[in-house]
Amino acid sequence: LQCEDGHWAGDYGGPHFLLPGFVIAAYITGNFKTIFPEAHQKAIQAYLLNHQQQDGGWGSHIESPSTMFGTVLNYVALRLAGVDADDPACKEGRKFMQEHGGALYAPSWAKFWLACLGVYEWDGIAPVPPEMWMLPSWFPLHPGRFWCHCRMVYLPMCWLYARRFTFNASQDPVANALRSELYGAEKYSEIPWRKHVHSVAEIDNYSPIHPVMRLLQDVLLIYERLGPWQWLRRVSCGFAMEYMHAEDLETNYLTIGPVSKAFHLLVSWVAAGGEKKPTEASESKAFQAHVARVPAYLWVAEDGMKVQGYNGSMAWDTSFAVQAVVEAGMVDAFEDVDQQAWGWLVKEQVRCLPNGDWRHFRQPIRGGWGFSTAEQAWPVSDTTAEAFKAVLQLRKFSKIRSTGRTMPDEHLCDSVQFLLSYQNNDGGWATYENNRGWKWYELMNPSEVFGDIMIDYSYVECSSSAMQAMAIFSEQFPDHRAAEIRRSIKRGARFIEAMQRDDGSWFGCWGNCFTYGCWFGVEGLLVAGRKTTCRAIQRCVKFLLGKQNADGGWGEDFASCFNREYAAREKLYGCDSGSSVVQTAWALLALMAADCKESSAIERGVALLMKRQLSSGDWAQENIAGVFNRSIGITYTAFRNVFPLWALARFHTHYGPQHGCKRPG
Ligand code: LAN
Repeated sequence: LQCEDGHWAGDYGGPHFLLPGFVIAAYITGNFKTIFPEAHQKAIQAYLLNHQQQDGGWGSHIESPSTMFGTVLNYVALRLAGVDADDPACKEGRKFMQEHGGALYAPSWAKFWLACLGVYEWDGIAPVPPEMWMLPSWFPLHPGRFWCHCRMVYLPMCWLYARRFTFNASQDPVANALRSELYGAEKYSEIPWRKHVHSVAEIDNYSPIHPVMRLLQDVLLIYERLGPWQWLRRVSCGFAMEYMHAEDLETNYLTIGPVSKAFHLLVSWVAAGGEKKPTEASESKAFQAHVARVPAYLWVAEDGMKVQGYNGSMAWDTSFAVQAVVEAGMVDAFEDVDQQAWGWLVKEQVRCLPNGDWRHFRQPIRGGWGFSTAEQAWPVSDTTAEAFKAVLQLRKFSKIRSTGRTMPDEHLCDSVQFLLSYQNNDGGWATYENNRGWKWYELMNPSEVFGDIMIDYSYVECSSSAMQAMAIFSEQFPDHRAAEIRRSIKRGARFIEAMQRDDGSWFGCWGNCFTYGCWFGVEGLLVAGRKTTCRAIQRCVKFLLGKQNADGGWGEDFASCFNREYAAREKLYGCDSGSSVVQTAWALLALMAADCKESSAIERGVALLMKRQLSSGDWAQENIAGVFNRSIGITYTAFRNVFPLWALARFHTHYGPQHGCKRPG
């Protein structure tokens, strides 16, 4: 499965609110057919139709029950992609929407796209004032303090909102038809838009807008109706534009993620004068640069063509794959594979923005690794740490290190600097930046569908990875910043201990779910020097053993992430249980790291992994393994190969027959 250039690629789909953004933006600019040629259109239709559910709706992600968020956006995408309103799929979709009040009850992010398309009126949109950027930087609620994904999505939104940009829907047959299809019996021209600013269907209301935020939105609505102060609006829109341009250049027109990408595509066209001169705007340099990077987000799989959650998960998958091979003791046996992976990882270390770009709230990023590629230029604490671990482990093999690219020691020291500087005051590590705000910012969460998006929190996963990487580095370079590293790991361990729940588990924020969190919690404490016999680790062992299924595996439902309570996955597809290989592997990795003495539990887990392996060597794709913002599932297709392999490797080296365990299976 390794690609020619040394990385592993996989389908990084799952969320259902990304493809519609791309379709709508491309459609508005009149470039739909060039951006998505006919074969793409067919594959997009296939994807949309494949994921429509029996109730006629679409979920917010592929394993979610239908929501208005998913349904309204995907319905629109299906229509713009060329499916007729009379098609049974569309009829079913309309039925679902109508049962939930029509598009007036879609959440705010869906309404925003509808407003751009001219099939919802701006009067019914909660304000996104660009003036927020003009607040003094010391001000607690300055958007520069928000989690970067939140900030970078509301950035293009505020610019489009201030312009009240809208497509001329009445002149376009499909958009014009949508004006009635989306609202059932209600006549578009008679809809009281202002009354629906806060309307949202119950099924979508995961994190209801807090009364404080509602009040703020109502005050801002009055400001908008009175007419904003023009000078200030001009200056703030100018800043937003400059900021977006900087982001385009820093990320090679990928932008930080798929939502901002679709908005930037549209903004670059509008800013080039697209409303008056569509052809010239479509030929503009910025728009063309954006079009050129659309394919970076696309993926074709057995379910059709989708927009991925990112421009791929290459660095993440490659880092884990390497570590699994290393732990299996198979670097020599797979020398060429490892050489290729080494070359790719070395090439993908971020070398740019060494001093940050503080005008646009960017910290220094030199020495980091991103989740996907270096050119995307948004490295993360834990993607850096896992890639760093892989590189440190491979460089011990002179045969690997001496071929292909070389990695000077200074570049490794840059990674240490990166990791040390990303530690927060609470001892933990957040994702892309240091924590810049407070938990109470969640009162201002303007999205009804996502939880915990306002600031970059410290996470067990990120912290554990960062600590592990620095510990391995110190073994190889005992003289470089050793005392700082030691102190940092110590503080990290305290953070991890503080995050442990009463039942002994850790809540995983980026993987599904407690099994994932537990693996990181245990490994983090161990590199900090805690004994496997310590109370924290033993409590976690007890928790995991208590969740083992009768067939020897572990299996968690996505509800764990959504409700923050452990939820066992139901029996599926004629299996004996809801066990999944990825979650079984995580639990086993944690238990074996903790030197669990219940060897029969481990043997039964290992037997399940072996039993489920297919004759091709692959494992079948099972339930969704990733999550973000508490509510959205995201697919990691590489995990089903990497983690079972890794767990088997650990079993073989630490528990295998030579250690007195029975060979399972
Ligand atoms: C990711 C993907 C990787 C993930 C890990 C590295 C696994 C995690 O440990 C840290 C956070 C990070 C980097 C992460 C953050 C949120 C992302 C970028 C995503 C889940 C991929 C898609 C998601 C992004 C927010 C999707 C766009 C949607 C919006 C609501 C803006």
